[in-house]
Amino acid sequence: MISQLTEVFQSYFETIPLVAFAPGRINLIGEHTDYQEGFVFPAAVKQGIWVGIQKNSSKTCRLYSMDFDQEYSFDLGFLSPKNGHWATYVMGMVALLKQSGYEVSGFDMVIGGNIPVGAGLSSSAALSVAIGTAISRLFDFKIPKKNIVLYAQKSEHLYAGVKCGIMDPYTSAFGVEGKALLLDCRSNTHQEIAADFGDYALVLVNTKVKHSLADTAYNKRREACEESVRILLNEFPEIKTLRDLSLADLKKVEGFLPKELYPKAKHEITECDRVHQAARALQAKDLAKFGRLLNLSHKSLSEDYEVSCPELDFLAETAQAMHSVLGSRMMGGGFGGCTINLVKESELDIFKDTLRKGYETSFGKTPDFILVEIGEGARIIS
Ligand code: GAF
Repeated sequence: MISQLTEVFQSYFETIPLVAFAPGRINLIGEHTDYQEGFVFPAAVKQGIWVGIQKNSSKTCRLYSMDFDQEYSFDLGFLSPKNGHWATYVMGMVALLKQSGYEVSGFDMVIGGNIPVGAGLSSSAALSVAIGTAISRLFDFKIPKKNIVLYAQKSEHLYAGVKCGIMDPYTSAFGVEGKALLLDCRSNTHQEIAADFGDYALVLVNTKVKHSLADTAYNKRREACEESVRILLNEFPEIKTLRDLSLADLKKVEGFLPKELYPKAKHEITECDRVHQAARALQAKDLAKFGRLLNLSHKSLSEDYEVSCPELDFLAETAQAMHSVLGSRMMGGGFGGCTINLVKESELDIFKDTLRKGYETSFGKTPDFILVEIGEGARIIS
């Protein structure tokens, strides 16, 4: 990818670029908890986004996307990030950097990547983090990594309209090869935990669907949590978010929340607890327990938090029923995307065959299988 990107850059802009990389991410467990300042357990993957960049001594930014085979240019004096276009992510990061006082001047950029589209590996966060990393080095801004993460999150809020949490850009920026990050989304700090799955592989199964309500439903779930906090403040004045409640509070919480809000709050509280249990299980190499927690997470996301869909439920439940699978659950925002599975390496072919046949029969589509390895976070490549 690096040599291909450099070649493309040279043919477009007749100079050699500086190249930055930022990876996509998986999430082992801890879903929809980041925006309640809860705990998540993600890891960076080896696939990611590469950005080639060079100054062009003008006030214009000229872009080329290898994936879309499209050019785009914009004037730095007239930034108008529009939802839905890939260049939005470049304009979004540039707009936020300029607002923060960074004097970005004209640049040329080529973007390439190998993150499977629509699988829920967070290509947009990787793109924003790669752009931030590249611009920071090109102009010698020395932007702290954590700020790049916050700009990437804000860009998604403002220009893509999704009120996402910190997990995706944080993992892309701070990922460590072979380690999962036990991330506290309140302090925005993490503990690295060796992700050693022995003779089990991490396999993503892509439903290849994204139901159209995804972004609206995501923001609605976030609002439901905020509404629960407002109500619960009468009984628990010390809480700031649902993360501050524990399993011991569940009964009381049930008594105070309306019927439609309680299951959502329950998911938040139980999922944070599962994250801690899963991190301990992984440290203790208790993979069977780790897998059971993944299954429980799926049940909670599907039944209580209601962010799954028939395709995800089918894949997770079919996988969970197989003796070669320790755990399976939907991963990411939901309503499509993929499941994450812990599958015995020697039985991968049977796993794939069973899921492929069942999914084709039930949904008339062939799922994709993506084996993931845990890689390093964002960096300058050359
Ligand atoms: C998406 C969001 F971007 C994350 O912040 C997180 O909330 C995730 O959905 C669900 O856990 O990836």
